[in-house]
Amino acid sequence: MLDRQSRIEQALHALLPAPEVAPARLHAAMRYAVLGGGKRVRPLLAYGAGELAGADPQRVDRAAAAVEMIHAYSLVHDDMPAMDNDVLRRGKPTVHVEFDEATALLVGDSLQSLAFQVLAEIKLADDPSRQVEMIGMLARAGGSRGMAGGQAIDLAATGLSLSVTELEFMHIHKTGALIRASVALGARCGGALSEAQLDSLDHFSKFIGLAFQVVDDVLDADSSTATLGKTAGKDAENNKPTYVSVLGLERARKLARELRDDALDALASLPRGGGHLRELADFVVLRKF
Ligand code: GRG
Repeated sequence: MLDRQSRIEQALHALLPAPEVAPARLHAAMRYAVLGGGKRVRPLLAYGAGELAGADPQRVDRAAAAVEMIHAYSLVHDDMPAMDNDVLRRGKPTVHVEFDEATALLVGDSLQSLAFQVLAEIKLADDPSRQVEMIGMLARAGGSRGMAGGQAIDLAATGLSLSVTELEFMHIHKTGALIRASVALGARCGGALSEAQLDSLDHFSKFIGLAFQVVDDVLDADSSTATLGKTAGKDAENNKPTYVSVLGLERARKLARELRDDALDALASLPRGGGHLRELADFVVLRKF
C-alpha cells in the first residue's frame, strides 16, 4: 500500500500543473487540494484491479489519478459553505478557507476537466473503444446519475429519517459510483480479464463501496477530529441520516463486516483470489480514519 500510495503521489505531482505556471494561485490551490493527504483508496483499488488485468502500471497511474482528481474535486466542493461548510480536510484547512471560495469553485471545475484530459490524451487500453468506454464510465460515475446526484439526494435528506434502502440508494450514488469506477477503469487498462471476471469485479466494487460508506458513518460517530483529519460528529450535528442513526453503532459495524465478506466472495473467480483487492477490502472495513 505504501509503495502504491507513493506511486500515485508522484503521478499526481507530475500530472497537476506546476504551481509557478499561470494562473499560479489556481494551480497552487489545485495542488493543495490533491497532494499530500488522503488514504488514496480509489487509486489503490484501481491499481489492485489493474494488476489482476495484467495492466501496464503506467496506464493505471492515469486511471488512478483521474479518479482521485474527481474525488478531490468533490471534497473541495463538498466542504464549501453552500454544502457541508467545513474548515478541516485531510488535517489541513479546507481549500476555501486556505484560499477563497471563488478559487475553491475553480479548483473543483479544473480538477474535473483535468481528470478527463488525463484519461483521454494518451493510449490507456489496447482497444481504443475500451478507452472511450472508460471515459464514459468516469463521466457517468461523477454526474447526476452518480456522485453529483448522490450529493443532491444527500443535501435534500438533511433532517429526514430514511429507511436503510433509501440510505443505500443515496450512497450507491454519492460514494459508491466513484469507487466502482476506480475498479472498472483500473481493470480496463489491461486485457487479461474475461467479461465474466469484469462483472465479478463490478460486484466486488459495489459491496466495497457500500462498506466504505458504512465505515465512514461509524467513524464519524465514533472517532475524534484529530484521528480523522476532518471534523468528527458532523453527521449528527447536521441531523443527517446515516447508517449509525438508522441502525445504531453495533448493527452498522456488523453490516460493514457482512459487506466485506460479500465483497470477498465476489473475488473468488479472479486470478489469485483477487490479489491485493482482498487486503484492500480489509483495509476499507478495519481502517481507523
Ligand atoms: C460536491 C459533486 C459533489 C460531491 C460530493 C464525496 C462527496 C460528494 C462528499 C464528501 C463527503 C463525504 C463525507 C462523503 C462520504 C464518504 C467519503 C467520500 C469520504 C471521504 O473519502 P475518503 O475517506 O477521503 O476516501 P480521503 O481524504 O482519504 O481521500
